[in-house]
Amino acid sequence: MVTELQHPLDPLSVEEFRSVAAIVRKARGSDDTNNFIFSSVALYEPPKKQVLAYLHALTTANSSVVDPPDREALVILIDRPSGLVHEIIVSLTKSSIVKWEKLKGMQPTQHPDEMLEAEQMMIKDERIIEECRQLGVTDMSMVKIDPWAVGFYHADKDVAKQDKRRIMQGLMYCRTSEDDNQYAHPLDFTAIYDVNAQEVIDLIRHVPRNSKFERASVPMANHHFLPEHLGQDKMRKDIKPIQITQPEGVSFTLRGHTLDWQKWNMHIGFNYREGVVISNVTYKDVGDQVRPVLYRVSLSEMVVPYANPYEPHTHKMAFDVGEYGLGNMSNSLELGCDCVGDITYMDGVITDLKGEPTVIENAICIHEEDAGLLFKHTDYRSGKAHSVRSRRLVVSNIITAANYDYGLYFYFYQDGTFQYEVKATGELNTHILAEDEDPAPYGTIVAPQVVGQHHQHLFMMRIDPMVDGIDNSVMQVDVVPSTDPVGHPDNRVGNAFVPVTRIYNTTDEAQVRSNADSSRFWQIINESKLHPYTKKPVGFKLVSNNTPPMLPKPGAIVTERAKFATKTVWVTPYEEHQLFPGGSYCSQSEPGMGLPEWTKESASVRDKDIVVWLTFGLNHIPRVEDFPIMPVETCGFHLKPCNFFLGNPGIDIPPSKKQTASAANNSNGCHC
Ligand code: ABN
Ligand code: CU
Repeated sequence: MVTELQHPLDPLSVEEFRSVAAIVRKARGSDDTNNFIFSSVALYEPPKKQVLAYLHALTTANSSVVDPPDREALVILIDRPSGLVHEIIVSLTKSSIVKWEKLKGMQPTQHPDEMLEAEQMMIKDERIIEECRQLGVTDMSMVKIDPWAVGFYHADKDVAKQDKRRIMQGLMYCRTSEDDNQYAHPLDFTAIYDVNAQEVIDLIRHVPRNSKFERASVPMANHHFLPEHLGQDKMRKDIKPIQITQPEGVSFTLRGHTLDWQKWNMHIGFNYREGVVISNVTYKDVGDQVRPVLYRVSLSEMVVPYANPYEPHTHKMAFDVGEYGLGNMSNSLELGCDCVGDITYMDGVITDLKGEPTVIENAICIHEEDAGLLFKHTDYRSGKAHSVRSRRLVVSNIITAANYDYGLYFYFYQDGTFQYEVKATGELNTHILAEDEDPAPYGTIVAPQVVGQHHQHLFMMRIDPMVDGIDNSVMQVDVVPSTDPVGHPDNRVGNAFVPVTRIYNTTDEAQVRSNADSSRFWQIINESKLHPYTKKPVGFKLVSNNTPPMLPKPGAIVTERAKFATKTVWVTPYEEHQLFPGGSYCSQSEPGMGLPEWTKESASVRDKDIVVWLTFGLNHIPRVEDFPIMPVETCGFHLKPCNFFLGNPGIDIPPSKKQTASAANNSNGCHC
């Protein structure tokens, strides 16, 4: 059954989730979800060519000649306890199964309910109870276990092998009250848990180093951040309200999942894995000319390598997209807290383990924000000023990845700029320290006996560009001093410096790191479309000031699993369903899945339908001030039109006038 379809990239509706599960159950001949779980259900996106042909036909009022693409879903089931994975493509259009493949030894994303179940099972384990008792923790209802993907594990302790069982590591904490900050009370061991067999298979202790203690005692001092624990009398009292009002409403229009704002048009999707996906992004140029910019953009993977080289901390290497799913971890957002102003929300839908849809209400926030100054000039002779404020459209969601919280923001500006920003906040992943132990150089003591381990946050954006058409190229730009010596006729006084450009021809050439010394940036260009002034290809420039290198060494388990993060930019030829640079099955992955696999053989990426992969991120050497809750740290990138328009595309934005009578009467023409 296909519901009323607005756009081929619309996420599956609640009804569609139900239909998909029913088709799968029927084909399986079993409803016994004790024997299998639905790990994920999501739209299986139709081929790009079909989507574009259909949308083109719609906009040219020619829809009768192009059928809408088939509506399909990708379903992943896990058999229990065997761990066999079923990868199923279901056609909603034809109410049938299109493909049913069985995979061994692959680990799909950890479902939130699998994690809750794992915690409940681990807490009952006799060995865990005994370990806690030895630490003086006897009330197991106060023990909390964060179930992480294991990173790597092998029962033989062979680091070169991955165990094929579905394994989680339980990071142990305790609370002193139901909503206490558990990260102030880490326990000194990690549990290794077989998810499908539902049993604890190993415990690994943190052994104090250079310490007189055999075992660290549990730090029991509370470090609260909730006002109800801190006490109302401790809260600041000098904050006056700020109110953001839009008395005439918002300046965007949302039809289904398609949004128009200023000159931008886009489609907003959502799935369990990438969370928000933005597609078919266009900008209306002068003369109402609709110019495509992006086919699809999403946060496709991330990795958090941790620095501590000793067990059990070596297992921590979070791939939060591939191991857990950004959609799965999405918050229901709250007006006035997470987003202020005139907010429009969109729900997100994921499956539960039994195949029933779970609606995450208000998972996506859409709103406009004042973004400071867009441009200004004062004529110093006359004193006449022209000042225009910038406004941005924000499409965002916030995820909770156990301890960490990430705000994920897509911004669109009136001057044609696109920006993506990650706001990392929440709780440091803390671990224990014996009273006399020093965590240096791998961690910072954020409270007595509590360590914030040094780590990185490396994010990979999948940017599927469509700059004035499908075929694009990527040009690297390095701004460097002229090679002509001082005194040379082309550099008489030595001031010359130049942008040096290089267009990537192949996937081999297009695997590069950033270069701060040359302020390296990239331009996504359309070589078939020359700008009338520059006589060079039109383009968008890709800039990030947050591009730390992967710090673990080549050969490290995390480096080899997260090879994608070893380069700042990769360019690949577009292939359907190549979405996940760390591999489709990223949990407990073997080295080299995803991007390295796809680029094994050199391929042309020049003037082709391409995908650009960008790594950006942060090195996080925790500060004491990041505890007990971390003020936001940001990172991200911009895509800015670069010789794309005929001038500043925001030139037609009227100045925002002062609303006060005195300003309205200001005959000097103050436009502020
Ligand atoms: N950051 C690792 C993680 C994410 C979600 C759930 C558990 C652990
Ligand atoms: Cu961090």
